[in-house]
Amino acid sequence: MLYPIIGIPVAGKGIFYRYTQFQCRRCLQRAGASVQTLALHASEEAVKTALAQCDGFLFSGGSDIRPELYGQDPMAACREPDPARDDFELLLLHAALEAQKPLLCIGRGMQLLNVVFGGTLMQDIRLKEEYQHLDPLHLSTATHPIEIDPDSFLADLMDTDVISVNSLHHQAIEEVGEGLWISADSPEGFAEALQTEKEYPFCLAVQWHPEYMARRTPIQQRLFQSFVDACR
Ligand SMILES: [Mn+2]
Repeated sequence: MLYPIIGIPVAGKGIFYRYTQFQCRRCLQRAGASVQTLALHASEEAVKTALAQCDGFLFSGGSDIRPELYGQDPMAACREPDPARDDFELLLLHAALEAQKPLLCIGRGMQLLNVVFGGTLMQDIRLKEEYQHLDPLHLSTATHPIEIDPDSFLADLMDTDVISVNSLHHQAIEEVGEGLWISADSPEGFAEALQTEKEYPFCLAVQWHPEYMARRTPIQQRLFQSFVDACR
């Protein structure tokens, strides 16, 4: 397959989230993929169509997931949700996992994967952090180090176990969903990457935003390249 088709659910509200998706599209296209933007229709039919059309899915950054979806009441620091996106992405991610489609989950996408596996989120990490994890002034450069489990899929891919990454989140994984494990963490112990326990064609979830770093830091483009190769 020359140009695998990667589906990305549309960002919805917020110019910043649309810009994030624009960067993701560029990285995927550079890796040789064709990108299909998916409208937010939370219906079985829309999900079936997306599965038939796309070879893999990228779940990108965006607004906070509604806490009710992981069994919590919203706290004051939790930001305005996008229910249309939550509902469509949850349906799609469930179905994509069942169909064993390759998945790349970034930022909110990693948190969504954790919620689908029954995990929970910290609604705001700002009192628990040592490094700044919400650092929009350094989009394309690193903000904090992470340590990668040497036995992980991510370590194989990056060929190293210590890298520094950018950071644009104010939430983090609290309880890890059953069937997932933390394959990289920050110095405070926040999950920075997740992978599935079971063999899966390609499922990589990262809390940082490789789409902003990939041009200057080629190692970050590997995440997109290997994802696209897995979709081929
Ligand atoms: Mn971080």
